[in-house]
Amino acid sequence: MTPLSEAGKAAMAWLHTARFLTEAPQLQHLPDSTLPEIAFVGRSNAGKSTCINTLTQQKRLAFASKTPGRTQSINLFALGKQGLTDAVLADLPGYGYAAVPQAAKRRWQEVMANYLVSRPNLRAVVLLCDARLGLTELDEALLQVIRPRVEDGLAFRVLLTKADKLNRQEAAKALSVARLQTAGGSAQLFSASSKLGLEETAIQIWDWAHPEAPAAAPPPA
Ligand SMILES: Nc1nc2c(ncn2[C@@H]2O[C@H](COP(=O)(O)OP(=O)(O)OP(=O)(O)O)[C@@H](O)[C@H]2O)c(=O)[nH]1
Ligand SMILES: [Mg+2]
Repeated sequence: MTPLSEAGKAAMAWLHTARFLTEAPQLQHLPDSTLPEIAFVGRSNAGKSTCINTLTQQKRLAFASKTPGRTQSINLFALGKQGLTDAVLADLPGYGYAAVPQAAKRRWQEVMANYLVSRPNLRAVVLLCDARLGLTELDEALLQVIRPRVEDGLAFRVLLTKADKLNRQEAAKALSVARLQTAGGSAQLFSASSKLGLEETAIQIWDWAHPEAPAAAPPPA
């Protein structure tokens, strides 16, 4: 792994301040907030919780597990020095897990769609997809749900996770297909094990949260 740039170091140090804020089984349990919120969404088992743990350099901040369906509520994590919280990460339960009963699936799809459509402080959506599967129908449906807000300025990026499971050629192909599927939207390879894409993603999250102070010119620590 190449050494981090100064901007990457600052973004990673900021992400490392993450701490558990709250758990919301339903939307009405979410605290009102005006802080920029960045949501991690995607199929069950795509690697959302692992990605949050990797970004924040904390082993067990978000619950990651081999068992799909591990994350069952919206979990919020605060970022920034104590008392100076300046952004929030949201870990969402995954969709598409076959063993979940129909009614629960529908309920969850509704909660998630409502969250994505109506959460006022939502600044950006990170859509995680297993690089070996690419964007599935369910992921495309999610992109449709957020499209009006994206047209209105909501940022989004697709992360193709577990890129360590692909060889170079397969990874390049997965990336170009994902770029086509997101109509030129931003997509990038990510691996929690090899740290591929980690620095870029950290800087991107910093920039979403601090549009007035991009990471290329981080404030003094
Ligand atoms: N090889 C590899 N495995 C990964 C990577 N990221 C996640 N995994 C594995 O994938 C499995 C699922 O990861 P989670 O982070 O729990 O997935 P999730 O998207 O949060 O899943 P739900 O909470 O069920 O929606 C775990 O066994 C992880 O160790 C990665 O970059 N590389
Ligand atoms: Mg999870």
